[in-house]
Amino acid sequence: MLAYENIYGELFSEFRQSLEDHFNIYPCLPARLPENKERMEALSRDGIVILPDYFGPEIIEAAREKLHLMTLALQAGSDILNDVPDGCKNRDVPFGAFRIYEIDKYYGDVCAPIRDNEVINDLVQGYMSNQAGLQTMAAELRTPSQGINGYMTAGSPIPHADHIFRQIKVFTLLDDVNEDNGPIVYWTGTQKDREWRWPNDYMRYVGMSPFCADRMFTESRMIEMEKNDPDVRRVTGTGAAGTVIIMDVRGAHRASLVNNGHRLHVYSQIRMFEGADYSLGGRNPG
Ligand SMILES: O=C(O)CCC(=O)C(=O)O
Ligand SMILES: [Fe+2]
Repeated sequence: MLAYENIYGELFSEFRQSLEDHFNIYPCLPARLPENKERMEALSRDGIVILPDYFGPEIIEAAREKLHLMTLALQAGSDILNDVPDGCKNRDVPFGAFRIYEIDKYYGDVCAPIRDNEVINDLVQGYMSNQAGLQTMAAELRTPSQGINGYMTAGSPIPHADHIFRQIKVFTLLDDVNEDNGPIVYWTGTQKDREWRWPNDYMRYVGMSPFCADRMFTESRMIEMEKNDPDVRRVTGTGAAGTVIIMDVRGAHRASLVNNGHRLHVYSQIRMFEGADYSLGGRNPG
């Protein structure tokens, strides 16, 4: 610890204390529902759990039909989205990603059954020490990037952490996802409070932009960790529409580039409102 303080200065002990408090005062709890016992063990250990084919076709097709239209409208710049405030629209044309936040406010009928699922929310609450609060639900369409400028506008295909504190994203796939349409990649075990990521977390803690601080999460470092650390495995979020991916985005993850077709999903972003000061840790790169 002394060596780190010499390098980084006295805020380093404050940083360590706040991460230790985050994990000690608010530990992951067991699931309440018996059917979640093993899923919860996997989520706590790995930082990710996948529920293949979880939602049936009725829920998924209704959501896909509406949300594909909405995200295509955002891509086209159509005025049918005029009811959605500009602050809720993220239209990255060069990169090919189209995201609408607060989607459950506009299309509650198709979003509520996904957002309010008791089994999923039991896992989320346990993992977040019963302190979980929904920050936003979003729909996102990812399409092939159009050029080098596009690659530079979005950091998500480079390994990163969304936050230094536990933060969950629950992805529900609305398209079948394979290697070709840009699956999410996650490295298990990297969500834990380990010394290798302290320099990164510290830089975020003192407010450095993630696009600078997260250079420590390089692909080559992740490959090294896969070789040397038995806890670290690369998990690729492929699966049929209806598959649910619950992940702690404190752990290292990235998108993949879409080669063919597109990937449509919804996700809920969940934080601990009581347990952590989320004003720390810099901006959220998504
Ligand atoms: O949709 C994805 O591939 C993951 C993108 C990402 O990094 C995120 O949503 O936090
Ligand atoms: Fe992310």
